[in-house]
Amino acid sequence: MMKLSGTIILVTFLFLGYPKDVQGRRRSLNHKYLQGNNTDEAAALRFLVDYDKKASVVCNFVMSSQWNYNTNITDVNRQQMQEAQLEYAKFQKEVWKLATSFAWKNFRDSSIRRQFKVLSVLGRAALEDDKLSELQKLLGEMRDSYAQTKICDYKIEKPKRSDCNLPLEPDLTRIMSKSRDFDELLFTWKAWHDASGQPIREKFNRYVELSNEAASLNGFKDHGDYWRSAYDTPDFEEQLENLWYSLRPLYHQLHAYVRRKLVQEYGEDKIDPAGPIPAHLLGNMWAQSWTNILDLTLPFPEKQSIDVTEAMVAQGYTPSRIFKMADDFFASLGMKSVPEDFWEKSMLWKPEDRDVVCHASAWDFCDRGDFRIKQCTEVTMEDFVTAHHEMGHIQYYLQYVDQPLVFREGANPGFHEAVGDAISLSVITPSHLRQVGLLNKAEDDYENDMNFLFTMGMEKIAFMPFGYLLDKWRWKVFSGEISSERLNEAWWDYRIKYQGISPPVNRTEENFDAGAKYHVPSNIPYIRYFVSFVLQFQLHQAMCDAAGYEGPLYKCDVYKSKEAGRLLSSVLALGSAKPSPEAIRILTNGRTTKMDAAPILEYFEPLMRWLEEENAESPLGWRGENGADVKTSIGVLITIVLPIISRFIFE
Ligand code: KAF
Ligand code: ZN
Repeated sequence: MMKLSGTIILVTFLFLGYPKDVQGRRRSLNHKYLQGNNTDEAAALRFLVDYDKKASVVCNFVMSSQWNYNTNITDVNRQQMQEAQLEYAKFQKEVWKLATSFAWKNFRDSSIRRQFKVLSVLGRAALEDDKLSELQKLLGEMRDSYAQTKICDYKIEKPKRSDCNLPLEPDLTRIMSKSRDFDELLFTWKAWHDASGQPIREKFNRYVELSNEAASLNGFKDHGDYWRSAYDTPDFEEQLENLWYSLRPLYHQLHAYVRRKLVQEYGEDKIDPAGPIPAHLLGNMWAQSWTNILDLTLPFPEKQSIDVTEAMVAQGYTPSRIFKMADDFFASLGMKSVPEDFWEKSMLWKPEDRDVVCHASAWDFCDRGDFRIKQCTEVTMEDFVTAHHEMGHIQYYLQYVDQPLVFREGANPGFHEAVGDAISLSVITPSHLRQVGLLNKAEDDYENDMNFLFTMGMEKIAFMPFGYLLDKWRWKVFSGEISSERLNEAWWDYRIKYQGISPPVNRTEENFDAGAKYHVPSNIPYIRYFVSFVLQFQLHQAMCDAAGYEGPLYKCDVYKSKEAGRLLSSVLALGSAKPSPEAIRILTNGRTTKMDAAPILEYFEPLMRWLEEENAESPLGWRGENGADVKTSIGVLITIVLPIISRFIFE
């Protein structure tokens, strides 16, 4: 509470010394990137310096309240966080009023113009007070509902309340990855989707309305348009579609191969050999990563698997040790190590004594020194990779620490997501895993190579359509093209069309299956991960080139390469001070300014050839892929087959 009143004083203090007409004046909204008529560039610079100081303090205060809540879900912590968030919104509004009083678009200094561009967008704080409170409350309720969802134990026939205590992490994640019992998987999938999605459907609809209203007040078409503006790329959607079309042939091959293996395991009565794959059989609640079913699918099962979970457990790995390895890797590139107090302040495993938000995240407390990770880490290969992902966010924070607060962001959100994953592409190479003692020595032969590339495909290629469709769906919900009455139908149309995944039980508009994925109730955009999965291979290739590596991209490990580290640092240190095409240009040494699927395709080229041969006799694609297929077959039945049959019967 002490701190909160401190914030109020701070907000008032910020505006002393500015012309009176700025305060209290109603500025017209509904235009993007507003500006006013104050042409004094020196005053503008003073404003920015002042803003940076004050905003860092307010931001630190809000982050601390969010951290307290996310690592200890209690009513008191919730209350404090909500108060802090409302204060923050007030602060943003005041800042926005001042920023948009300047005629910043005509300033000479491009960095000043860019900072003002950021500050001229108010975001959801543009809503009237009661609507803003309503939206904040809804967001809180959706997030809490997701975080606290628990389901019953499948094995108990008549469960009592106390038997319904299984959370997503670690219990359900473990069942989805380990169980090969069709009915147990089905039960778990359905119970989670019903319990997490259904209760928030109505709240989600209201959240869509309010977010759209805020977006429109900021001059955007809708909330999706606002989200896409983070990429500063006019043909963003077209670029994404092209990227997806370049990757689709490889996805088709992987899908066909995996479907065949699953048919072998579960039988044709459970899986249509030419249809979409039931969503609960791929080792992951959302079928977004398939690495947990390598036991059923590995190309050469008699040879080496790179699943290092067993080795990690056998060697007594702990969460801290995993994060230390990631830290060492960055240090080996001459990049930065995390500060000492990172280790005390972070939450690296799930505490037993309290409720927490388990979904992993990396935190910047806006004071240039306090950075933390929150992750309910289990000793598995999956979490080993996630730990590197989160440490990538931290490395980004460390690299852009000298930028002003407005630029302490990724070149675009996809960049922030790509750093740790790009490093993982080196860490996870068999030669690196051998070097750190997680993999036994084995011959470097074709079969082992293919097992490795296949594993990577089950992580990276399997993810692509999911990473693409989630926000394609949300964008259409925000734009109204998908109405609130057909949220679930449209969701499954996309899941079938892009992923070739079908609902394992009948779903209706009672359900809300998109809500079963963390980022939906949490209002976190998702296209950043699709972008990241493309960019991380561009980053990997660029670092391998810088390291002087020659050979196939999938075998490259940049460990200890100072040149690779220098290149990566040069891009990360920019934060968002330059538009992302410029960041890509620096990264690729002037070769391109665009997202490019060529490196990921090059990486997987040998896998593509192997899969093409394997699938020579198998069908590719799935019924319903083009949306029309199912409807067409019904149409054919009604217009052609039925008349013939009836003529046959009646004549
Ligand atoms: C990524 C990589 C491998 C597999 C799958 C993914 C996609 C996605 C998923 O579906 O699990 N991954 C994550 O959600 C990892 C969490 C995070 O690091 O991306 C986290 C998500 C988050 C959590 C709370 C608030 C906002 C976002 N993002 C960050 O911690 C983050 C984001 C931007 C800048 C700095 C940190
Ligand atoms: Zn992330």
